[in-house]
Amino acid sequence: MKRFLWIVIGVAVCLSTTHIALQVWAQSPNDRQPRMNRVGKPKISDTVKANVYADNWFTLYINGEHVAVDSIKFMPHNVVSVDILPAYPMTIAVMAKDNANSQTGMEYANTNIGDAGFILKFGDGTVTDATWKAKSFSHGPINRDTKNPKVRNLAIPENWNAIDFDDKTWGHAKEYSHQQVGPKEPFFQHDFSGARFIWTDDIELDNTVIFRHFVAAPPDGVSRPDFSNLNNIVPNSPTRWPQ
Ligand SMILES: [Ca+2]
Ligand SMILES: [Ca+2]
Repeated sequence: MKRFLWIVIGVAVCLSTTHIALQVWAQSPNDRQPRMNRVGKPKISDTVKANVYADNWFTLYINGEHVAVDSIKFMPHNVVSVDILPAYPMTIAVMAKDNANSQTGMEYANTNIGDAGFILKFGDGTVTDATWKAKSFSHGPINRDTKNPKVRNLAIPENWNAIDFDDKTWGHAKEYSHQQVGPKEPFFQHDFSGARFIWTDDIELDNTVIFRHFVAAPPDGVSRPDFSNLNNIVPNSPTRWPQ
């Protein structure tokens, strides 16, 4: 009797193991790999162009990552045009500087009060306008006093470019016309349609300004894959060798 029981148990174990093996065999090769959020590798067609023009300089962060910096500190006025891989929601943080002596707020050997301006357009329809947050961190010469020029500086918060930085108390940017900013030639050679020049309320005396803007979803309504976690998943496109 005992022997019979052992035979029954043995057959049951065999059948169960075979069943599991058949189930695994029936799965596709992809199913046999650990379950992951699968996306293809991003192509250049997944990127959008970011066009940025600052009078005189900027540095740009998207979702806390450094994406672009103006390659020319002062003159000539240039456009920085780079490919970006957008991921939403998207937090944009920009520090922009007018050319100004840090002690006087003036330029050209303290003979001139320079004026500023900033404009940006992304290929997903993101543009600068008065909905952007703006705050000045360096102002001068105070009261336009060019005889005894002084500046007023605020400490720049260390995490000003972070996604979770609290800008609730900041005011909004002010829009300026092309006539007021007077952009130079490279501006007209790039697509800025729909974008507005922005700065704080004082485009002459506010010399260091931080802008922040939150983009909840693509303004053009185009659905795009999210590649922001690409380093932690296995893309489902075939591996090509050599890589
Ligand atoms: Ca200025
Ligand atoms: Ca300037």
